[in-house]
Formats: sequence, C-alpha cells, structure tokens
Amino acid sequence: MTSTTSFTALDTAFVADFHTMSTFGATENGGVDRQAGTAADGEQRRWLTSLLQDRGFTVKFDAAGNQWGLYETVPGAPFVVVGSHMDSQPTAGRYDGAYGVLAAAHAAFRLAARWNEPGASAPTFNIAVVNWFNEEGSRFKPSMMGSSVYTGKLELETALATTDAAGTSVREALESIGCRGTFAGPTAAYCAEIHIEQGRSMEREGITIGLVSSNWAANKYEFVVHGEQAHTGSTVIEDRKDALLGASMLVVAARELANRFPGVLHTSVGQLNVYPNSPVVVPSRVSLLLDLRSADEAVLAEADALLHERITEIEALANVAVEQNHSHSWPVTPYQPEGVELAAKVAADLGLSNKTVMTLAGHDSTNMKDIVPTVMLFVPSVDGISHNEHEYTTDEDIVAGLAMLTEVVDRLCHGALEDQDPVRTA
Ligand code: HGY
Ligand code: MN
Ligand code: MN
Repeated sequence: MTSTTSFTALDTAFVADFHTMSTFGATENGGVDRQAGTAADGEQRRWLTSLLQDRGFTVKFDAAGNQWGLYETVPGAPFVVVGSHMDSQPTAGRYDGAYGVLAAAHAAFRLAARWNEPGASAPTFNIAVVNWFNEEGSRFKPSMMGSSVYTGKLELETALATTDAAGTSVREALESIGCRGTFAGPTAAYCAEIHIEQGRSMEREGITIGLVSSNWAANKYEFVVHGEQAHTGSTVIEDRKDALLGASMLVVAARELANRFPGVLHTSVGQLNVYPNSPVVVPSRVSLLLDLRSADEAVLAEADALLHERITEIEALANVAVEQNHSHSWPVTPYQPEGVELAAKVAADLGLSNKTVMTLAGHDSTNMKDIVPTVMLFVPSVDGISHNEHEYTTDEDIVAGLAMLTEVVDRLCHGALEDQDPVRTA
C-alpha cells in the first residue's frame, strides 16, 4: 500500500473531487442519501455534467436517464463505456457506485491528456463515461434499471412507467431533475467498471485489486400476503387472518433457508409494507421483497423450491394467501476471461496485488458483459461494510483503483481485446 505522501497532483485532485461529490445528499453520519431521480441525484448529475464539460467532454442524457460523457477522438468509432452509478440506497455510503463514476471520469481525463501528448499512440476506440440511472432500485424497482434498458433487458416504456411508493413515475422523476434526454446512447465496443468489493475477502488477504471473474445469481421476489383486517383485542385468535404473521414467517423462512446452505446461499427480506399499519388492527395486507442469492444455480433452484413449499405451509399455518408478483433474477455468468487476463496483466505491470473474485452483488457491468466484453474491477471495502453510512475505502486504495482503471481503459481503447472479435451493439 502506498502512502498519501506519494500521491501525484492528479491523485490529490481526484480525492478532492471525491470529497466534493460526497456532499450531494450528505447525511449527518458521513454517508449519503441520493436515491434515483431525487433532487440530490439531480444536483450531483449537474455537478458531473460541469466536471465533464470543463474537460471538453460532450454530455448527453438518454431516454432512460443514463448520463453520458463522450470523448470522441476517432470519429465514428465505437466507444469503450466506463462508469457505474451515482444513485444510492437511503442512508448509504459514499463509495458504492459513485466511486466508479468519478474514477471513470478521471481515468478518461488522464487518457485524454496522455493521447494529446506529442508522439502518443492514437486510440482505436472512443471513451464514454457513464452514470447509469437507478442501479440501486431502492426508490424504483428493478435495480440496474438504466443499464437494463440500454442492454435491451427492460423495455424503456416499462421503466418510465414504474412508480415509487408515492406514485411518482420514473418519467416524472427524470423530468423533474432535467435528466430525461433523447440520446440513443453510444455504440459500445467494450465496457469497464470499478466498484468497492462490499465484502471482506480482499481486505482480509491484503489485496488491492479484485479481478471479477463472474457474478452470483439472484432471485428477487415480490410477495403480497393477504389476510383480513380485524380488531387486535376482540377478535379471537382462531378467527384471525393475520397478514403480518404470515409475512413474519416468510422472513424467518428466508433465514432458515440460508442456514440450510451455510455460506453458499444468502437470503434476506429488505422491505416490508404493512397495511393498514395501525396499532389496534390485525393487518390485512403485507407486501415484502425477498432475495435469494448463490454462486451455485443448483442451490438457488433448490432454495426456490423449498421456499415455495414453505409458502404453502405458511398459508395454512397463518390462514393467509401469499401472492407472488414480479420477480427479478439473473444467472451466474462469467466476465469474459480475456478481459480478466488483460486486467491481471495490467495489475502486474502496475505492481498492484490482485486476485480473481466473484461479485455477490449485481452491478451495471453484470448487464453490460452480456453484450460486450467487460472488465469489472474491485477495490477493498474496510470491514466489508456497505449499504451503510460507514462504508469506507482508503484513499490509497481508491487512488490505486483509478490508476488500474486508467490503464485498463487505455488498453481497451487501443484494441487490446480486438482479436477477441467483440459483439457490438447497434
Ligand atoms: O445487488 C443488487 O441487488 C443491486 O443491483 N446492486
Ligand atoms: Mn453499486
Ligand atoms: Mn448498492
């Protein structure tokens, strides 16, 4: 690990921009609350626009609210798309996603300067810095919304019509912050993303750069438990159809499933909405979001079957009906091995300790790798803390990650994976 005293002026400028960026939606405890399409998200997007425009980049928004900073030195050539997301969960950390967008912008600035030096070798591809809309999916579901539209996995109209808990649509939210554009998006040749690990494995092993080789699969379910409204005092127990009792049993069922597959299955209920949520009323309706995740699709399939068996039992035990609405899922898929190999070479050339890792969380690059060769990089998370105001990565690591990303993007722009015959989007 380097010391901050060895930071260059460019490194120091990056850290300073990181601190400025973290003021948008800042919370009292050192975190951020910058949910997609909120005023804080809009202010930060305007700040990013200025940052990019001041360096000669052209900024455009597409119809799904993705923000693009285009640096086109090879007219008509496709782009290396590099970025992440700046939206956050409520009371979240400063690094998740935002680090990757700022690192992408600074990597692009460094490369633009490098390519303008006399005698520099000209790139073959252009650079598009991207701030994907609504990766988190906290205000509007599903997560990874902007990159799902760009990669053709989600219809634009479906995304725009999605509403938050207050009934505001994505279309309205984007219009209110001036971020709904008409740009079709650039033609991508390759993609790169850097992100914090959000786990402990790299920190534990003293590794600076994670080379992401594949992602865990996820099944996210939206359940509605239906009961019947009643008086909590006067209604005899056997007459009750308590939706919250059924929902609570589902919460416990999720943990019991994880206990059956120790270490290989992660499960959680992250959101519960109780109706009418009133002190003396047995709830008639509870909606909840339940996640199952694993690196082993057979385990995930077994967990899915066990969950549904348990739901049938819960319906009988709690005298409720459980409806399954939307679900969002993704399989285990590898990042292109040639991209992992390229990143390993770069890390070795830069003298950065590295290892291959899987990503347990979903990322926009999880979508992008299905359409173009994609390099996903991690830097360590202190104590593995994430989706928490105390999320932290050292300045040394964010600066090392920026150096790594810069070099990877430079090589991608110079066609390092060209003989791999990339699939390109139109
Ligand atoms: O992992 C997730 O669910 C989110 O998309 N990051
Ligand atoms: Mn993220
Ligand atoms: Mn996140």
